[in-house]
Amino acid sequence: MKKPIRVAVTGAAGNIGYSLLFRIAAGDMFGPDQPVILQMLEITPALSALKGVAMELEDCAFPLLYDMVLTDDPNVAFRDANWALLVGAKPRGKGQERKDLIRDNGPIFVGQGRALNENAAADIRVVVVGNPANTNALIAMSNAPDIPNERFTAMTRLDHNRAINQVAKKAGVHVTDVQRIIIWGNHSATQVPDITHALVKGQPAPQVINDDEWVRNEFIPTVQQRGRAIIEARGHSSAASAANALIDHVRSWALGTPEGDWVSMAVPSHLGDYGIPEGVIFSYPVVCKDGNYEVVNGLEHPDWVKPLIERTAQELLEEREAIKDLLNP
Ligand code: NAX
Repeated sequence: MKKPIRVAVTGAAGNIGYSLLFRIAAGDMFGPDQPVILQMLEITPALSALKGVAMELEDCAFPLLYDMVLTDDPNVAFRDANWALLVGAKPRGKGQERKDLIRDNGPIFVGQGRALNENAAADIRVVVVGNPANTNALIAMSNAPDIPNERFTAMTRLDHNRAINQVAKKAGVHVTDVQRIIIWGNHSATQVPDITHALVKGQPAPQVINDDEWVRNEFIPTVQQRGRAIIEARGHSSAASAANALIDHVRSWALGTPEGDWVSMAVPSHLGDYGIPEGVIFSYPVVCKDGNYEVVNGLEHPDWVKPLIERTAQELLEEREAIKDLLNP
């Protein structure tokens, strides 16, 4: 049997956790012959709910689920972890400003960054989902000085998958016919979904779609606002699709991207050559192989896209400014 992979999941009793854990245990993340150990972190008041989730996991009798750890201590959750999926965070309250959410959630990632630094396995890889995901990833990275910076990522794969779906619908093709979509920047309403370099059935997407008006005034805002539209329709924020995107993010990173395609991941900005200021976590196109990723560099932006990219970079700088006291000097 392969050695089990230790996967730490924070916020494990939350909505995304409930969709995520069962799929990891079923083999969707690392493949059908890779055993896993789930190391689940919750805040103390949610430990009882977490126990219920663990009971259900037991009742699935998953062949690949080797062991489980349930805890409210990040040092225990991250001990020898190979992967850390940082989902847990406080949701944005009604009418709450984004900058207040940053101040609420930022401190969580100071403690978790330190706990990762002290406890995780040498090959630890981190994905932050809890919002504001990019800036929380920056905080965790900064507080884990012994872990290479490029091991810290934030998830923009849900936005990427949403963009694929919009393009496939518009072009009247199946989602598997759409490649090389890009999400640039922040996982927020300033993100830049981009089809400039995308392919539809191997042909340049802008030519196939041939509707600039749609790209600028429908495609981009629809993807940017999709999270809000889900909340309006369902009464709750995206959970199953977020969990699915996290499965995709980790699977791509661990097992590689298909030849000729790429995915979007928010990674330390200095890894890209697009003139983004250093010291933020910025979503770029990446290709993955053998557990590593590389930013796809050297793509040209059309003139009208450049200010959009500057704006999302500017927002990340503002977020960094708002939590600069939480960064390790
Ligand atoms: P829930 O509120 O259902 O679950 C969050 C869980 O985290 C709760 O069980 C809570 O007890 C736990 N938690 C809070 N503080 C914690 C801490 N310090 N340590 C461990 N656990 C802690 O939210 P859910 O719908 O699961 O969403 C989780 C996060 O994902 C939110 O921040 C949300 O904004 C974010 N999202 C990010 C997305 C992305 O694409 N990057 C999309 C989906 C989602 O909106």
